[in-house]
Amino acid sequence: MRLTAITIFPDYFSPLSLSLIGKAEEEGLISTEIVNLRDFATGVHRSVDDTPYGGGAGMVMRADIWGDAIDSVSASSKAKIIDLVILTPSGRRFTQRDAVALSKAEQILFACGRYEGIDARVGEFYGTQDRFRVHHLSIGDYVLNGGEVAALVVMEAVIRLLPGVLGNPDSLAEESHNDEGFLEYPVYTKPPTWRGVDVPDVLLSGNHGEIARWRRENSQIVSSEGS
Ligand code: 6GU
Repeated sequence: MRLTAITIFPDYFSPLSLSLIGKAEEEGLISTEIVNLRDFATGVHRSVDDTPYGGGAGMVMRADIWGDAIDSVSASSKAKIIDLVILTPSGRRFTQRDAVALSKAEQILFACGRYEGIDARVGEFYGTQDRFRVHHLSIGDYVLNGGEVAALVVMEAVIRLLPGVLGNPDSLAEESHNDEGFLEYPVYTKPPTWRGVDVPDVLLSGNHGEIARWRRENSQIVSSEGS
């Protein structure tokens, strides 16, 4: 899978070299590409935004500059389909279901807006292009300064689902927000008593049936769309 981000703050994506994601790239399971939107800005000040039509506060990112950046990624891509993820607080709430769907993508292109957002024609236009599937996503009901952190959230949720990325694939089947919509049960390790607090006896019993029952009973059920 190829993961591309277009941003005016490429440094936000340095965590991609860390931990399991960094290892996934080293092992060739994914490839990442960070594109600086400002490279597509013309004009002396290389500005990427302008005042909103209709007036109002803040600035809007220009469709022409975004279009050039996206076309450039598209021109150098071998993918048949590009999933264009536009990060915006007005998007649909990102869920584990979206992560699973996106984990089948060939290439995901994250468009990270700043200011009051990206000119709406960008999403509209690429929505009409056969090579693109456009998703407007938000990661929750709060406002961030830009889409970069949200893109990292979506990237991590997707990448860890790819075959070979997790050391132990059983964790995927067992974890929170699996198909049945369970939250994980509480977990314990050594020491068996810590500051006077004991690990539940059943977990030390060796009775696998009882342990499975205890874990089911102590898992909180949530809808896979969140609560
Ligand atoms: Cl995707 N972008 C911004 N700017 N704020 C957000 C968000 C995205 N998701 C939640 N808040």
